[in-house]
Amino acid sequence: MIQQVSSKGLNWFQDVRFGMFIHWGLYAILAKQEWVMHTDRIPVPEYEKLVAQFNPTKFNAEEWVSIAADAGQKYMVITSRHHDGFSMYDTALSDYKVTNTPFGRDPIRELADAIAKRGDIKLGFYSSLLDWHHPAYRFREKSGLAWSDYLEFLHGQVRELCTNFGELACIWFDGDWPHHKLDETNAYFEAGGSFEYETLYNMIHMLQPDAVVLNNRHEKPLPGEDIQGFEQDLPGLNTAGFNTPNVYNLPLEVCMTINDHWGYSASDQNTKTTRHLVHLLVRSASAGGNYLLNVGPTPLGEIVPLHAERLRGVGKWLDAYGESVYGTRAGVIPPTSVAVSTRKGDTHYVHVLDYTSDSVKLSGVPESIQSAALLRDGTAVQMERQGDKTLLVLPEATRDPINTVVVLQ
Ligand code: FHN
Repeated sequence: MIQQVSSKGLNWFQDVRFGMFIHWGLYAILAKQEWVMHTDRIPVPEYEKLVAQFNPTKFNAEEWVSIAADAGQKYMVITSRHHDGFSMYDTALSDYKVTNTPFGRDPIRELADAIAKRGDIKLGFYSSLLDWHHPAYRFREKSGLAWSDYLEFLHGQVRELCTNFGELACIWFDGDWPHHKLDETNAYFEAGGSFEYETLYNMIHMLQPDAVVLNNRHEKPLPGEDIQGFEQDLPGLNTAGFNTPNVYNLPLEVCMTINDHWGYSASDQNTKTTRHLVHLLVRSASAGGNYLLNVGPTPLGEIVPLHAERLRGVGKWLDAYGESVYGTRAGVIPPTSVAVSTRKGDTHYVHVLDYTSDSVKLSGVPESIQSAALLRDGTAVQMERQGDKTLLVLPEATRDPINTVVVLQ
């Protein structure tokens, strides 16, 4: 029987709505995002030379946690090991790890301690199912190791993560993309067998009953996976080209880059505005999804100052309007091109994101709704019923430059 997350854990996850995703590792040194080992076909011995160069002297776990807190992010999901196979914590199962670099410290331990000190944010872990470095994943012929050796490593690391870092928000798997067997680089991606998900998920749900399990890009979540994920797309959309249009009856999570890359990319200046980020957060929430917003810290261990500034901008908006996001569920008032809604019981929050006139026309506003007011200060909003449509009149003065929230009760 495959276990699921506890309802307490699932409710917590759905209530918090906003998390920080962190892609950080050796690849930050090359500053060409997290796939550089593959995109530049860097041989393992060559890539391993980065270990001796990894020394993020400016890394400050409390600083990262305070940026997330200021942004209003309630969980932080960090890459414990990405596709390059390098572990960003002091694992007992590999020497290819951060504590064997000149840095010598365990940044994930320090993050866990900083988070535990605060108590209002939870840690989560990204774990790559594929591994471009492990001799039992990619080089079994040469190493003579078996797929079972890789599974022992993978499951062993997940056990460490679920045992050594306190109460977790989630375990976030990635890299099992059955359809990714197209070009000559099969060896980079070809799993040598099943990942034994039932055993893996049951172990997680046993060790961390309140943590959710997500497996990125699994077209249809498997038993034991508690959340359906969408990458670089809002639920049901597929502009990224690899998301399913099917939204299953599961809590959802949208993960997105704050610019165009997950890992640090020095040339990537395409950082989303605070306004755009708030719109993506509330559009995700209106579809019943969390928003996991990614940063790619620098090789010195800093979150890029502009990224921190934009995040704090979102936090400032949430300070005023968080009630319309935290603890809400998917809106029942259908989204329009300029407005979406979230719901908390019989209270509906309409998020007016753009304007084509002085009023916003909505359909599907429940009959029971009698009043409309600005969440900002309770100012009454003129509401007119026109057949099955409802008009909210929002003259310039009532608007918020980022997102005007109208409470319907
Ligand atoms: O290959 C990864 C990528 O590096 C990054 O981790 C994203 C995050 O969702 N997932 C994969 C691409 O789909």
